[in-house]
Amino acid sequence: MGNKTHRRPPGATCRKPPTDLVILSLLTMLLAQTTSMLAARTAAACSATGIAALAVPIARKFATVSAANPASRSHKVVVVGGGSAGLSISHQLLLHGKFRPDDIAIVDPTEWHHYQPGWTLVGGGLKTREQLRQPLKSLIDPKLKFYNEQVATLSPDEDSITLANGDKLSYEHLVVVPGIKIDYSSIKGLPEALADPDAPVSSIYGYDTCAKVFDTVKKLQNGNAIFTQPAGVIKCAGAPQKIMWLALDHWKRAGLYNPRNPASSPINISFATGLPVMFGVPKYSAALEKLRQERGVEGLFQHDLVAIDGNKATFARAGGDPAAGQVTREFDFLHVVPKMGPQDFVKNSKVANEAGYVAVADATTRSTKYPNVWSAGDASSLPTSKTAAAITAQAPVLVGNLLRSMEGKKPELEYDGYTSCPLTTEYGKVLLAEFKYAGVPKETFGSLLGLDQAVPRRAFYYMKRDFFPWVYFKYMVKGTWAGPKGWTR
Ligand code: UQ1
Repeated sequence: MGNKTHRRPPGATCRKPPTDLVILSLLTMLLAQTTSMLAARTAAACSATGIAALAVPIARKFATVSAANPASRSHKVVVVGGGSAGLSISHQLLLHGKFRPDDIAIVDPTEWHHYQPGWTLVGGGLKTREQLRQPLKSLIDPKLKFYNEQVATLSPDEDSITLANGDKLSYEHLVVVPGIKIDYSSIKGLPEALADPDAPVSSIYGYDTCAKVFDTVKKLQNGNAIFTQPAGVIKCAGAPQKIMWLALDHWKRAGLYNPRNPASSPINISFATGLPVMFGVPKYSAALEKLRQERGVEGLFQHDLVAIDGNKATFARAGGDPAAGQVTREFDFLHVVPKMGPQDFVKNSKVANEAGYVAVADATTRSTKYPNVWSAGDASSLPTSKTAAAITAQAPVLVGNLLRSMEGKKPELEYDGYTSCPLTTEYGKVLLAEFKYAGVPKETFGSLLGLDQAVPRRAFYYMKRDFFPWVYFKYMVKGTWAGPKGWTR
């Protein structure tokens, strides 16, 4: 676990600006509301259990079959994926009260459900990776049918999917939310470097590699530290620099980095990104570029990491002049963000667009090819930043539109592209970027309190570190948290 000074940054108790106090009071009020809601919900749950007990005997029973004899089963809704989107959507559907046990099925091959936004905090030594996971099965309501299996193929023309064990599931509606995969082999030498405990190469993007990040940060005493971000689509485009700002702060506190005189500091810091700017939204990009310059971090823009060989990192000059070719840099510390892309069974299916993402309408989340297919989250074509916060706004739209369409109505609910990136800029401060389609800011506390969220704040840090992980496991995956709109019941 982390250095204690990181848990309570200097001044945390005595230097709170008034705006932080207001935000914290708002959160306290929300928490108080939750406590009273909890009491009400416990009473309601007791009576609901009674009703559920009566309902079980009439629940649809499925024949058990041997592996040699693949089964064919039918559900009203099949949800492919038990991640943030899959759990939120399945439970929101269930809470609507229109489905019987086993009407809705979730398909996911994994054993653990991870709170991935927390892996930056693991990299910063603020949490352990074990604190941020729960067995997937434990998060699924027993009234949902859970297939702990990999999907092999999607057959939207036949309204069915096939599992890796050969079983076939047919559906009235299909929700495709399996997320995206991390392509470690997209960078030559990366899998070997990550697996080598002596190589100072790590990544906050995987359960297996995020614990190595803080170890390598602590080990570095001098030399070149490089943080990379690839060209192309990734989950949470702010995370590659969130971990850089935390590491910079750690080295600053350890006396190894002086932002005002980087040239004479034992450690040099570079941000090598495949993109031409610090962030995709101009408002926040300007604030982050200012931070980069003030803190003496070298910006290697349009540098896309392609290979690691010993202590040498090679970058392709992404988006630039092809004649510029490749650049090689020596490093003593390397934080890598690999390329990411759609799962093969999605990419190879008829629901995918040319890039391999599930082709859906930007507003309704309904497939542009099949009226009974839906998608949200990382696997979808929705042109917004891929984050858990985005799911809080996408899930209610998808669920509302799917239910309308089951009743023969038009899908009228509209998603505006809302997403958010709580960006750690140091221990104790977060810049809470919130925006919608086309990079237009949509700030919750900006409109509520009239403050500028491009300014990093302490209250947002506590939200990121403590409030979001708590509300995620307690409410969001259960279908009762709608992000900036608060609790839904
Ligand atoms: C949010 O609801 C959420 O989910 C729990 C996050 O964690 C992944 C977030 O990062 C954000 C920003 C939200 C949005 C909620 C508010 C109150 C701004």
